[in-house]
Amino acid sequence: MAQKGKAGPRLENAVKEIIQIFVDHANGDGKLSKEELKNLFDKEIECAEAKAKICAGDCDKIMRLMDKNRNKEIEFKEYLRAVAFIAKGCYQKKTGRDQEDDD
Ligand SMILES: [Ca+2]
Ligand SMILES: [Ca+2]
Repeated sequence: MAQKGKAGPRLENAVKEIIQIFVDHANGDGKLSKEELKNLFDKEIECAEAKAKICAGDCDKIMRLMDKNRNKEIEFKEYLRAVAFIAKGCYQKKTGRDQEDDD
């Protein structure tokens, strides 16, 4: 099981990647506008199922769901919630396990 080699600290790398994606798409102001958010989903998500789930209907709806403080932009904190949501969905798909807790 233990795979040695160039894998590196995977969790750390994954976290850095998540941050980098946000930074890349935020365009320097630390916030995602609706357009930037749409772009992010378009470019960084491939799984059609996840995409359909997220982008089903209009982006306005997603925006409203993600934008907890209602300033019409997605801050990093709000982005993280969405990532957690996506991660949960992927985990369920991978393991077939349904999480009972739903906060
Ligand atoms: Ca921005
Ligand atoms: Ca916000």
